[in-house]
Amino acid sequence: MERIERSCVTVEFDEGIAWVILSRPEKRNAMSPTLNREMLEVLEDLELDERCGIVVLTGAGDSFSAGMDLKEYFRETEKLSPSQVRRVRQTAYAWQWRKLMHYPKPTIAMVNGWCFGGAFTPLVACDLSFAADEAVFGLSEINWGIIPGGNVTKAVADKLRPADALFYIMTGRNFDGRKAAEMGLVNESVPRAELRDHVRALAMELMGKNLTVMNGAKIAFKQVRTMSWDASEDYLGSKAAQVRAQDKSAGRERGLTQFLDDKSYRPGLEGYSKDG
Ligand code: ACO
Ligand code: V55
Repeated sequence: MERIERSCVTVEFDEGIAWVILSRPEKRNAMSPTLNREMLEVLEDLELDERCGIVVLTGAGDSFSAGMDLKEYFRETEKLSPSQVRRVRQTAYAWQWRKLMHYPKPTIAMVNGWCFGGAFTPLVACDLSFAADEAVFGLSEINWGIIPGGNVTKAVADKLRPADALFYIMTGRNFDGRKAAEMGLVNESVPRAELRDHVRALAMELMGKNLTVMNGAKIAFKQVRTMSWDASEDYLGSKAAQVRAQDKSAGRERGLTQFLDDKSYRPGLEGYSKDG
């Protein structure tokens, strides 16, 4: 299997899937300034890498990520200048949500284990997410005396019902993968032993679709959430025309021809044939 090895991040290429693995297992994949720089570079590189059709973000060992590195990201940045601290923070946010939220390829978070604090931001920024039943989540900020910053609060406000978000922000209590799925923080939770195969099968299913159209569809969804109905109607009209122009494989025309003329498939029940 082809790989990219950085000091804190590993990428494994697997038939169109790029498994992006936060790799500091001895620190439970806590996000240090170095990890954040590497993640930003890796995501920028994968945008243009033809071996990558879809990104799965996960963690090495028994952890997804233990959140921000309390030593390297908080304590050791105390001695930096304000502009240096700003740089460290902005690099974290650059990959954790700016880059991931509107990533031009499908993104799936696979929460294999511990998921704390700052790790909620990339989790929520991914398009889809799957957890191990055994995974342990927590907004632990209150337990060590800070508010959930770094857009963690915004991420949970976007994904959870207010009652659930406030309960976990205020108590810092843990919850497992099943509970995360029940609350809609992740799409689904499955036994840890089945997680990788489950996510791989879903990734393969997505890769059978028209990825140009899928990219337009997911970005449109994320954008319209904060628009008025009027702005959204206008934007979606333009977005649809843009996607149609970008789709060199002319999926729309194939779909129409195969249903209306060839009567070879039914779009309500399956996808059109890419070579038909
Ligand atoms: N920052 C820095 N170091 C960390 C972090 C972290 N977030 N999480 C774990 N580590 C380090 C530990 O200090 C320890 O280092 P050492 O071996 O050099 O002593 C090593 O990782 C292993 O940690 P343990 O606590 O021994 O591992 P264990 O498996 O028993 O527990 C757990 C795992 C529950 C994740 C625990 O490490 C933990 O509570 N981590 C902190 C979780 C957290 O609250 N994160 C911050 C959220 S808030 C935010 O992100 C802004
Ligand atoms: C957190 C995360 C941050 C930050 C401050 O609560 C707090 C977590 C991702 O960066 O800058």
